Amino acid sequence: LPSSTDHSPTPAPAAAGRSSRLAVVGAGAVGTSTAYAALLRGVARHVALYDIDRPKVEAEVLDLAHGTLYTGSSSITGGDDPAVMEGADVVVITAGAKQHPGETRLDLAATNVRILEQLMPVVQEQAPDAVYILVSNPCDVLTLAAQRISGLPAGRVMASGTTLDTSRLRWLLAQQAGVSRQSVHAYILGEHGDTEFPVWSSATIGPVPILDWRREGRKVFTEDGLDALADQVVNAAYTVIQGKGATNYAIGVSAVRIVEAVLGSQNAVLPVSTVLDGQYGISDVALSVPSVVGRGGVREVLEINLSAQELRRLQHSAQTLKQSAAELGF
Ligand code: 6V0
Repeated sequence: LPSSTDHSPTPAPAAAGRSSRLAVVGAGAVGTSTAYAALLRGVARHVALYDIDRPKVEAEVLDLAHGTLYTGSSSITGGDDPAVMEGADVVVITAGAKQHPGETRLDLAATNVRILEQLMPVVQEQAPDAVYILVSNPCDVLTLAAQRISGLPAGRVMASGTTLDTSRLRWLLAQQAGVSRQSVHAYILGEHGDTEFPVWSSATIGPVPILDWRREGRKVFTEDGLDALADQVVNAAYTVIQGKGATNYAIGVSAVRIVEAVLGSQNAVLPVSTVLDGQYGISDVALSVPSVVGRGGVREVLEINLSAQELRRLQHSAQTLKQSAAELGF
């Protein structure tokens, strides 16, 4: 089973190497929240924000910089010149079109793949040694595309994947169980999208199997109740987008959690998405499974025990993503 600290933030700022550099591509709702979270948590010595929209990115950088007296020692720069990303150790990509009410993540694929085809060579020229974290949607399809376009090793190109969905799930479970979120061990795996699914077969609270968890002597969870919670997670983004037009804070800290694992050489187990090569019987598609994330990116993809139904759901996710990627020529 994964260790109890998988998703916990590190107690001290991880601003690992004195010279650690994070570049965030896209200064929209998600990119600025990522940069803001990175400054607050001090994960990198230097944060750079890049966007093609010059007035927007310059204004966002100024606004972020104006608060750095109070955020810690990280500095922020940025602009519409790709050179702002020079020497980045980690590049988080948030550029592109986003979901409007009623649209699925897969609806965005064609537009965002086209952006990536232009973007990847430009970013690679500035940051040839970087680890890439794709956040733009559909992030799994874009991860396959980015890996194929760049020719980088699979472990150097990942999507935030179900790192966010797993946080949403643990928040809901923790509330019902009456324990801290860090004491809940449960994952959402597969596509970051409509076919994602919870892994209940190995879910625990502390060491207690989830269905056995009791509060004041009474069992808290039933199989149906858990499935209803998982549905809330799958639909969470739609709910937030309906109300405020974007999701940004939770994805910002989720992306930064991954950056922290990379720059802090943490070898943390996180459900990020990389192109698989035979694991779970799946190849040539990127989706989220628990993976060891450290300095060079994904060091290892873990093959955990899944129930027969969970394995079928993972393979269904893979099929859906493969079809979407094939339609885009990947
Ligand atoms: P937004 O607020 O419209 O910002 C997008 C930004 O990208 C804009 O500022 C554009 O100018 C910029 N941009 C477009 N093309 C380029 C380019 N070639 N180079 C640099 N910048 C460019 O969108 P928002 O920030 O809300 O969302 C960004 C992406 O993140 C969308 O695809 C969302 O669907 C996706 N999300 C992914 C999540 C995840 O969990 N993976 C969660 C939330 C949103």
